[in-house]
Amino acid sequence: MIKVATIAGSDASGGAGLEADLKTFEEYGVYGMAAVTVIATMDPDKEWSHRVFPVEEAALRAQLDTVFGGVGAAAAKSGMLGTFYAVEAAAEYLKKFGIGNFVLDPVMVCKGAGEALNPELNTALAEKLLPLAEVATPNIFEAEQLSGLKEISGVEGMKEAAKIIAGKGARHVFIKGGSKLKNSSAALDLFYDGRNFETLEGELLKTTWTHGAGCTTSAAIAAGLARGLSSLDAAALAKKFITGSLKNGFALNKWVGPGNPSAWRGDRLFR
Ligand code: PXL
Repeated sequence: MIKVATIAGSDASGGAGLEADLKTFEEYGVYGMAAVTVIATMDPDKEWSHRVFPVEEAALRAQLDTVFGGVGAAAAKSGMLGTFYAVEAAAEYLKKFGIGNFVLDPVMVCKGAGEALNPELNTALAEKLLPLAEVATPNIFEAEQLSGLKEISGVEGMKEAAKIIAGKGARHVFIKGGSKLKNSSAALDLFYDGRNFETLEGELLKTTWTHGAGCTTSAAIAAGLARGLSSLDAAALAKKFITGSLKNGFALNKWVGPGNPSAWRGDRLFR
């Protein structure tokens, strides 16, 4: 059995975070494990506003011992880390256990949570984790933060950002333009391997309220790497996977709607 780990936050509502990661791992036919960094909750009495409760450092490190020391993983991804000690511990364990197939999803905000969580934490994340990343998967906002570029509005800006982010240590950079690019009629993502650019185009879906798309995409890339795909092939398959998931997205309540990573399977079972 191929084993894959996520170091990420729990999204109590189930659409994002480690819940999305584990659902994705399941669809890829790999065994999923999770080290929980924070617990994110959403308040139904306050317009679904988010609260984030960090898991204490000793409990996080004990989980990392379980996952990497006790079991071992063919690949790992990180999502919302939330604290300096989680950034530090993630870097330490990935190095100690030689996890080369590491996908860094540089989660900085989640929809509904307002502005960047903590700029200094984002700097620490870039310094400690970009050099360990086989693939970094920023969205446009995160690419702006990581590269220092002011406003990325098209493919040229994405290319410039990808170069800067690769310069900070990521071996491959996958910038998710998604639905955020101006004047684009496709969901356009950019893949950079340090030398060449590939643009990946998909169907543009209306995703204004969707959350969990970034978590699902990075989990899918990690699972693809664990299964032996190249970084580019893993990114291309992840894009196909998230497009199918978002197409089958649904309303959780009046505030958010997750994708549906298992849509294709249910459709087939009950057809
Ligand atoms: O989608 C970003 C994200 C990541 N991780 C957790 C979250 C969210 C957004 O809600 O809750 C735990």
